Amino acid sequence: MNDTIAAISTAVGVGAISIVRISGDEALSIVNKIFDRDVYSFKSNTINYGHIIEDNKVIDEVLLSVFLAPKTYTKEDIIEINSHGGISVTNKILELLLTNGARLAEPGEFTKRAFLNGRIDLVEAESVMDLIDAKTESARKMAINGVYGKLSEKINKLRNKALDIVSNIEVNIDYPEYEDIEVMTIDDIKSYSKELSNEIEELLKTSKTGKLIKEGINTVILGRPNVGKSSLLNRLLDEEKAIVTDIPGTTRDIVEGSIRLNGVLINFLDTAGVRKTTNTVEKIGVEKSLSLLDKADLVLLVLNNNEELTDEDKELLEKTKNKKRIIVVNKIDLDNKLQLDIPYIKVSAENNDIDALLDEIKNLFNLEEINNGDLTYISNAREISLLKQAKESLNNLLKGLEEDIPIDMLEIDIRNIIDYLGQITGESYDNELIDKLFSNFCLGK
Ligand SMILES: Nc1nc2c(ncn2[C@@H]2O[C@H](COP(=O)(O)OP(=O)(O)O)[C@@H](O)[C@H]2O)c(=O)[nH]1
Ligand SMILES: [Mg+2]
Repeated sequence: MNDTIAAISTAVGVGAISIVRISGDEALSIVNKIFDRDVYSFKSNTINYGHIIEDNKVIDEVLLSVFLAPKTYTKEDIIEINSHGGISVTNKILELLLTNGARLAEPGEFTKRAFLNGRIDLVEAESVMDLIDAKTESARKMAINGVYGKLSEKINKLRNKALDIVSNIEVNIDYPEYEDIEVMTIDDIKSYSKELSNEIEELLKTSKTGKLIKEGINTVILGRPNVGKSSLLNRLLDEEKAIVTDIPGTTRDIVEGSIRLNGVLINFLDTAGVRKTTNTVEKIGVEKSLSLLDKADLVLLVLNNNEELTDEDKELLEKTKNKKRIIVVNKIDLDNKLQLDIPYIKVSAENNDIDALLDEIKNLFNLEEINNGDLTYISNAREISLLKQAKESLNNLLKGLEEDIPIDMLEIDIRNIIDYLGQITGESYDNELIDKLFSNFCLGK
């Protein structure tokens, strides 16, 4: 794996500066072949002016950032070539690195090396990706906590606790005859395990908010035609994004837009009004609207204050009853004809009177809390699933202890707990998983 890798690390396109990065044992010797100064004379952590050359011709005037192993991102020698931005210059420099002995890096391979070389753990690596993907301030804060190891610290604490239990169980198994040896009694192990279980539960609780912060809230605006869905979307986005007319069936495709609410991205999807229709195009739209329901984190079911409840309204109320939803009664500027005996929010898209709706979204998802939390949350599906598995093994252990099953028969559960927690940070891992995980990274990271 110690070949030398290179990739363009900045976004491909026209910009002031582009960065081509190279990492590995040969980084210096390769760059030395295409640079007009002696790369070996540069100290670590310095920026050095010069030219990239090919056949004595200047390709570009550049700055080389030189980082010498082991105190680098990958723990290998790294050189970053800061060239003039632009597709042609950047590609040319990359090409020169490749023809002089570097291999094109796979997506995320620099970070993968940082992990394999023991500079960061898996949680930190995944947080690097989250940081790059972060679209909101809170997503950024959560990710940087992960990058700096605050989340890993929490997980390692849990794992150490589990290791503690194991070592005590082992002493119990190995030296049952030494009664005076200082070990945990079964009761101690029980209460210690219970404590660990609670701590895992606490961390799992943060995953809900963590996922909200990371992925945002997918919100589908649903209702029959002409109740004002598109008008509502436009008010929410403060932009005339969707076409609004008084002709029912105007919206046929999904119109999408997002806002930030307390640092959480709310992604609104305006849909075709749901009604029975013979128009082929509209029909597809209606089907699309309903299919969005499955993936929605929140449904805004829009009703018209100025009309009595119709059968179609009732059908939609029924269809969405198990979803997280807000019933939005629109057109409150007009006469009230709607009777409803379940809680709802009143708005007028026409008059830009929608604050009650925004407040309700904040309430429903506890968004106020997000600003106050420390944001060391678990949000990654892989990590959450392993944490849940650890919890399950812990439950098995606790159950076994309650049923007075001999402790040596429960060792497998406790081993599993340690293994699952270890997989989260990459203390133990399998290669296939690592390859898959890093392949989701950006090229050059
Ligand atoms: N009076 C009043 N009219 C509204 C309001 N919201 C939307 N409308 C009107 O209702 C009609 C249908 O609106 P539209 O947003 O296209 O509804 P959609 O079919 O549900 O997307 C348009 O003529 C809008 O101007 C409102 O709050 N008050
Ligand atoms: Mg519409």
